[in-house]
Amino acid sequence: PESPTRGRARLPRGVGDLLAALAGRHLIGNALVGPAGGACLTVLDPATGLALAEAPAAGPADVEAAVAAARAAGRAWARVPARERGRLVAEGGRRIAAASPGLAPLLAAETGKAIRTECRPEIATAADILAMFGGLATELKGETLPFSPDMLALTTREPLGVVAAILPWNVPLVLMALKIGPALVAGNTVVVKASEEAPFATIEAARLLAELLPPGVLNVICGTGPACGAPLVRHPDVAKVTFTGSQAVGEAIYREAADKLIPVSLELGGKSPMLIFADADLDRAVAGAVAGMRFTRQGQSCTASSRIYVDAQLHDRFVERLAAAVSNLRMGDPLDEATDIGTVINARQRAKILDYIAQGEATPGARAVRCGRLPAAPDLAEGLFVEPVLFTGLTEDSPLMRDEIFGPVACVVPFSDEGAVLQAANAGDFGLAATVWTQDLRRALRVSHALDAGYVQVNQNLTIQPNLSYGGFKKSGLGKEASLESMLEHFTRKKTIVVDMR
Ligand code: TXE
Repeated sequence: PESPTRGRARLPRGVGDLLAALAGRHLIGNALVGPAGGACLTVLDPATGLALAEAPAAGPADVEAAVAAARAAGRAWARVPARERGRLVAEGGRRIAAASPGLAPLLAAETGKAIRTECRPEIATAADILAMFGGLATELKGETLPFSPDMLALTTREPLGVVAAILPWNVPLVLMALKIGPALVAGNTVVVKASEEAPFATIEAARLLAELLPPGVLNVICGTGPACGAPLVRHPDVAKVTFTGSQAVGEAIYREAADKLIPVSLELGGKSPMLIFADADLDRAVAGAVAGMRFTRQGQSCTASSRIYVDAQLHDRFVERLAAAVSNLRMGDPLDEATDIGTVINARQRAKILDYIAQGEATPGARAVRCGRLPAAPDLAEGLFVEPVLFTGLTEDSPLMRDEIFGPVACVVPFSDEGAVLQAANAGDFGLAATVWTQDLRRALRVSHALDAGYVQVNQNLTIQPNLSYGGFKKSGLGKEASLESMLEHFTRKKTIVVDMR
């Protein structure tokens, strides 16, 4: 049998040592401990197919231990002054940023994402998110309400208790920060369920923050969805679930939460449209499509601009320019500084993406424009690389236009009528994000208002901004992340107190 550590040899020495220290352990009550039953899962390096390390395969006993630790820490943590909680969370962000030289290669190795274009920026964004929520501690305010001269009516914001935060593998550190930042600052304690596909950077980043906090305030367990995620959601002491992942699992979590009558926040899939009008700045739109499709992340983004509607006059020029721009990105070893695009996460996801590409190619009238070259290095021969593909000539009923592919596959469609393109853009199950490209301010606003999406950007396609509320409509989810609103609405409960002063 293959050694469980062969992939580690590729990592810089200190990073290999860090991974060895993390192997088989998760974080409960500020201690790195193995799972109760001792069972582990092998995490592979998607760029080489070699085993990196064993991750814990937590079960109900580990869930119990983590929730008990969080519960025990809850009362005291809620009594720590809010500003002090905020200071500690922001300080944790700074520690995570400072640890980037070790965390970034770890994240690159386990996710296959390129270190320069994806992993380092992700760590910086996670730190930024924690800094912002740390600074919002003083905003945990209530109100005094007009009632009568003899009555004092006021409201306060209280923590919910133990929060379960279930993470996927695509941007684990940013998504963890968006969940634990507001949860901890608001006085909750947290059990994170790391993705079993890529848990190590998550556990290490959480450990760096948790060391500043009383034991039990922040815990991370790792295991599969059915064995670890599901019992965590069901646990009677979990007061709130915040989840990012697939629509199917999100719906299952919502049903479980309904039985317990606890609040949930769900950030699920997307099929986000990009609308490029005839008067758009083409250079900016092309750059926006490259960034918006998250080609550097192999399209593994819930907000990926995977349906690109372009005015018919611009269509051919746009496709040509976009293909050239994407072809310029270098696909290769995620650990190499020169690499722009790494791999997808696992063989299952790659098979799913390749299946969609084959379906597209077999569609009458469709054309596939392949952009880029697979790396030739022999040690990457087993790597899970997927060549980016632009499809043209697909119709609205194609599964490629409807389903979240979560790969580097974008469909470009011409349009000539604003009403018709809005109808097409608003069709389908999802409503996460959209972008509009035009120089006409009135059209920009009209179209933005008409789009059925929770996050609309005009003439830009930025990634998550910590202070801007973010969350989808329709099947894309429930609730908002980022922003002060996410902390107040989703991680506190509001109490009204009325005092008779007579
Ligand atoms: O997600 P899962 P997968 C979409 C994307 C992708 C597809 C499948 O389309 O192709 O989902 O990805 C945990 N109770 N997104 O299979 O299964 C699981 O262990 C509790 C979009 O990786 O949803 C992991 O920690 N938890 C997305 C997390 O849920 C459960 C990001 C996500 O896994 C569970 C990722 C259960 N019953 C995938 N079953 C986005 N919105 O960005 C699984 N989990």
